[in-house]
Amino acid sequence: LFFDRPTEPCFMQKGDDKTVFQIPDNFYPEKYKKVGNQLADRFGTDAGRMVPVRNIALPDLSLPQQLPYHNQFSLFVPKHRRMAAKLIDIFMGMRDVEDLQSVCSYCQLRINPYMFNYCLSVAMLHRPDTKGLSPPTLVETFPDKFMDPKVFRRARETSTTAPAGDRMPVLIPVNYTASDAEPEQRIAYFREDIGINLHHWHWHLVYPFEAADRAVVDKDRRGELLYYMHQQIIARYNAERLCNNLGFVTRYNDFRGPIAEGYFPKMDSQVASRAWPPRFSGTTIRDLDRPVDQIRSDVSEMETWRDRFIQAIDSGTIVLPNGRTQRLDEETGIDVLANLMESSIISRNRAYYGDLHNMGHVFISYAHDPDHRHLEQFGVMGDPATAMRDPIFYRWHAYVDDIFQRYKATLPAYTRERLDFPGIRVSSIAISGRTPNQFSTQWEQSSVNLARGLDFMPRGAVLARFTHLQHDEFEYTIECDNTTGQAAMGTVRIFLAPTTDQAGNALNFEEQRRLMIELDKFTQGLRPGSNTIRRRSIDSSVTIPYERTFRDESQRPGDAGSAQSADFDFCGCGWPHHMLIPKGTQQGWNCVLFCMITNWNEDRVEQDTVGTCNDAASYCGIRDRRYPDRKPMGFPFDRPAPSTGSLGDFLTPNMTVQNCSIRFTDAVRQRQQR
Ligand code: CUO
Repeated sequence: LFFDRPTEPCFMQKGDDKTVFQIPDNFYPEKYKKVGNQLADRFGTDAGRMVPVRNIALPDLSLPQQLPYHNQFSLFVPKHRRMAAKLIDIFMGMRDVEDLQSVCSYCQLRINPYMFNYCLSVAMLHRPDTKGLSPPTLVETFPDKFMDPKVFRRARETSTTAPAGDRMPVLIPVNYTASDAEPEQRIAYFREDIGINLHHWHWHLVYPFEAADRAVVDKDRRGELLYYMHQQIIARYNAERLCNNLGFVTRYNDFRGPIAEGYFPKMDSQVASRAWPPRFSGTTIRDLDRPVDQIRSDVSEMETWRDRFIQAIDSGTIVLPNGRTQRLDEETGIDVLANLMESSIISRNRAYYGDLHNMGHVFISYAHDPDHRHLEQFGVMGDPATAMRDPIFYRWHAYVDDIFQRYKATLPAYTRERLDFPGIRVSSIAISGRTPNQFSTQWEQSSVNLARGLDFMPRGAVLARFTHLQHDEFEYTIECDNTTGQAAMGTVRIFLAPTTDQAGNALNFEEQRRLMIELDKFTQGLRPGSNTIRRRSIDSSVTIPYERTFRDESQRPGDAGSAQSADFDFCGCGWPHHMLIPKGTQQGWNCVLFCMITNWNEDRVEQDTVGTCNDAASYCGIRDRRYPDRKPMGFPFDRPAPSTGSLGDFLTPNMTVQNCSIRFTDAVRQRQQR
């Protein structure tokens, strides 16, 4: 309920059952003090439920309250991060859920709603006693971060003129941010996809940068997952670009040169009552001096940090705060490096390697007003919920990925012995469907309920209908021989990649491996002799089901509080299933499907993973557990193979490939409510 209607005070009615929190007198902030009790009485008279709030020792909010209530909040701005860390600590430090409820009601009246939502979500994900509770999906609480503000005006009209059951859905137009004159607009359906942006926001929620409780930040292979998840975004983006006749994304590596791509978000912040600022084409980032955000940083600082990364990679060692050096080893080097890059509190030397990744976001997001003379806030690159809308996000992360790839290139190539699984031979992989080995895609329309995000409005559902990509479900059939004479366990790894560049030239191994998109990874028993493995696309280890991305309230299984419901609610991190397969083309876009089976005895991590959000582990890991695969993330494509010319040369007997195509039909399907 504390997430419901973010700017309405919690002594007003919350949720569908009209809950009212009865707060102690000293909880009212100045502005409500005079009228607080009258208001509480007024809302109390027809409340469905009154929840008395415990009077606790009030926390010191002086730091988090430095962010004005009606302001934007950015996880990438160091000062905002520190304020959020303080609030997370307060929430984490409450003795029990009742105290947490008290402190929430106190904070909800005072703290910037975006920051409040983020910190409470992080705390709920990490407190043992709130693990069965569910933060609602961000698109419901802050729909303003995901869509054209015209939708809200129409939603207001609808909700004041029609009773809840009779409201027509509000249509979100397709491709509303630019015209066809802008080539980048061809992939706006990817950049502005609600599910993709929700995934990214959720990923950063699961992996916060800063908190006093180190365990909240210091998770198994966290840095490596930052590298891998974002690498996969770039690979997927590149495939999408090829499908739309655009060349590969070019990395943003010249911090002194103009950024060719402009972006005009056409979104308003409901909390800050401001339009998100645009970036004009040809903008160059400039030195930052914004006292309000306590940011003072020159572009040259980014260059210094970058040079130190290059030096670390080329020398194979990093410098520690005490002046000593530490070798980057094959197993943990990427994790150490990515933690320096990100950079969270577990960076081994923040003073020296700085804050390259986050400050890249910050410099770009303030390029329109670097010294705050126009009193403008950051652009979409400043917020993980909106950053992926902007073409520059991919150029920035392509650059970040390039640094990681430079490191990966220093590692020894995999020998055939390290790749093979003796006795296991994979002879084929095929895709079932109307046409064998052809994926089918089309548009689909789905709805999201805006009611929770519309403050001070009549109650009841208001649906917004939007259009997104979708694919037909399919099944993999893998034929495999086990000649070891005994039962074996394997890890099946399935990837998809383009076969040619934009000009139609065949890709060599080095180009293709960086474009490999993980589709699935699962454990499989292999009996002696021949095995036919069938696996449904819907079970992908990369994605979460549609219903979880959008958290459709009518689709919740089980009773609230049951184990099933808790799992269902909690695990919002995961690539949206509707974006599993690139769009393809109407003629059919050629790609290659790759399948490999490795020895599970070498891959396995001993741990119990029952019921812990373990179905989108590839990009998100498993909550409170180690990453469930000992191989380097992205294996076997995580590093170059210098003497390998093509994917065909790379194959060992436990691998196979299949040429496929993706055929796109330009038609809109209505989502069938199951
Ligand atoms: Cu996810 Cu830059 O790390 O946006």
